[in-house]
Amino acid sequence: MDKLLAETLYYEMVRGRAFEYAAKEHYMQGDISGFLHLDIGQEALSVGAMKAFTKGDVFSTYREHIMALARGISPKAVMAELFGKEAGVSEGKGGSMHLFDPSHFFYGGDAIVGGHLPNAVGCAYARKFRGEEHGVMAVFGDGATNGGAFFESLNIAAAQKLPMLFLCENNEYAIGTKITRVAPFEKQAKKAEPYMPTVEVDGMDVLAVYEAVSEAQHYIQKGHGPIFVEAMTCRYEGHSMSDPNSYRSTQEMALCKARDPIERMKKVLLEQYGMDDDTIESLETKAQNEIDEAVRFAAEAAEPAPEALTAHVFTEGGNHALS
Ligand SMILES: Cc1ncc(C[n+]2csc(CCOP(=O)(O)OP(=O)(O)O)c2C)c(N)n1
Ligand SMILES: [Mg+2]
Repeated sequence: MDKLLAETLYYEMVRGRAFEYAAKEHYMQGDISGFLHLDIGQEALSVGAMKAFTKGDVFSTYREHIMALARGISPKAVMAELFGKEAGVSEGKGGSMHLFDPSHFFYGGDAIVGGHLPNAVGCAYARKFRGEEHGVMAVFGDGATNGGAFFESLNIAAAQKLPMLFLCENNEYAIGTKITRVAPFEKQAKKAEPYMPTVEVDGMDVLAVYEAVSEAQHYIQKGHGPIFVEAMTCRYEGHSMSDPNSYRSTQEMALCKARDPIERMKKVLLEQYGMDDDTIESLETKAQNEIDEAVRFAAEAAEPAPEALTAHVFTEGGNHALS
């Protein structure tokens, strides 16, 4: 991997984490309402996957701020969305769980666990039907693999040989429920094995995620049908802002943080790419400045007009997401 890309992956992870801490702070101050699910600890997965899946459509879960940023949506538009402002990426009406931007081929954020999977399959069907090269990536949690929509999606994607990349972010928890209490095994790829090839990757290693998703993208674009990638990861915060994370021991959290994806990549930059501490520090300062600016922008931005409340409720004209 060239140095510029390695540096970009680091920058995106640092910027993503800074975004999440700023969102947390402003949620606690009452500037952000509704639900807020933080992605701190899982940055390698969000950044590595988005940077690798360059051409194609992305459907994600509700823990998607960093994915949206790494996809190229501006921090200002994402922060303004969290603040419920008109300049937000979903015009302030979606909030944290519904960051939607067809111009970046990024279709949310979905509050229904696994609810986006059939939508992603429909999109993959449309791409194939039109003879287009784009593949579709759907990102979902370990908990989502216990739902019916997941199995239906695997089935139809495999039966129709659709260009679908199923990316499971296995952080071993669905809110406070350990995956092994509600599934018969730790690795959820087993559920996909009868349908398609499966790959496991260390979700705390951004380079490994990048490589695995790049290869999976090539695979689906060659018309082989779907593929399943499972990335083992770990979230540092509670499930959402209302979860104090009391079901995980101090020891479990320490083991989790010992795998920190940002520290790991920093070491790679220093030891393998010959980068010095000053350069790394200047990247970190630049990332923080970008987020501070996004917060200022969101705080000062206008509220949506009252008439906006009824817009986008029914289809107007022929606009749709696929383009
Ligand atoms: C269909 C449905 N069932 C239940 C919920 C409540 N719920 C919200 S998040 C969540 C846990 C999902 O866990 P996972 O898929 O592992 O994602 P993670 O939060 O770990 O990223 C549940 C059960 C929901 N939103 N939708
Ligand atoms: Mg989970």
